[in-house]
Amino acid sequence: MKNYIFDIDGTLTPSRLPINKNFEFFFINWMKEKNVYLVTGSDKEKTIEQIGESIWRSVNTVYQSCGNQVWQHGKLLKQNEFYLNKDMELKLNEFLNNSSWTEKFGNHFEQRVGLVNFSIIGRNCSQKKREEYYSWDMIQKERVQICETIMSKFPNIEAAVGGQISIDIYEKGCNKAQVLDDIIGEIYFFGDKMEKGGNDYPIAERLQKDKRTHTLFKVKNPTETWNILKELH
Ligand code: M1P
Repeated sequence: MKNYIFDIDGTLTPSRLPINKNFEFFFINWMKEKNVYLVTGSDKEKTIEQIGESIWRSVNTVYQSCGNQVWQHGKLLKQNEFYLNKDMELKLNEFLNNSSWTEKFGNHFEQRVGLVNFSIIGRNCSQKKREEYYSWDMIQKERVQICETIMSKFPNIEAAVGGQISIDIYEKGCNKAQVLDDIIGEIYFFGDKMEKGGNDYPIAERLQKDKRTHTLFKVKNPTETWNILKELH
């Protein structure tokens, strides 16, 4: 049995933006009679805002917060809890105050279900500033360094680079790879953050380690995903 797993931001939609309407129409038809799963660092509200309620409800399962909250056809199946402790908060605030990226816009800590999303620039930034931070971080690698530092200081937690401006933090092992526990058969996985340190990496790593039959599609943007799907029946 073939199973298709999709990340959302950067894979089905641009980061934090709605899916292209023509792609949405194509995808709704493409996924008929297929086992389709979504896995994202994002929460339910943002996901529905970006891909629409129709896709969100009709796929087999939606894994929000990197699999720490699981929805099936609009019904909540399970969720994990995760909160930062005082030491972690202090360390992250240190990064916030010492970052050489000086423009801050607020909403630096976003509590999601089973996950905390942390952003130096702040989630209240404009789309323009989001793009600017992303380009700067691609060179500076600030988010990769923050993830590495906090994982070495707090061995029970895991941190990964998510979309453009933030990192996802959760309990060790509670990463996107947990979705594979539920899915039997061949896997086709689409993601844009499959490199080491990215939040799609644990899925790619585990598929390779477990020697499961799989195909990885490391895409650059939703258009690339769309083009691949046109050829995949
Ligand atoms: O907004 C949802 C996304 O939030 C983060 O990405 P970004 O840094 O672009 O806002 C990540 O949690 C990402 O996984 C998630 O999809």
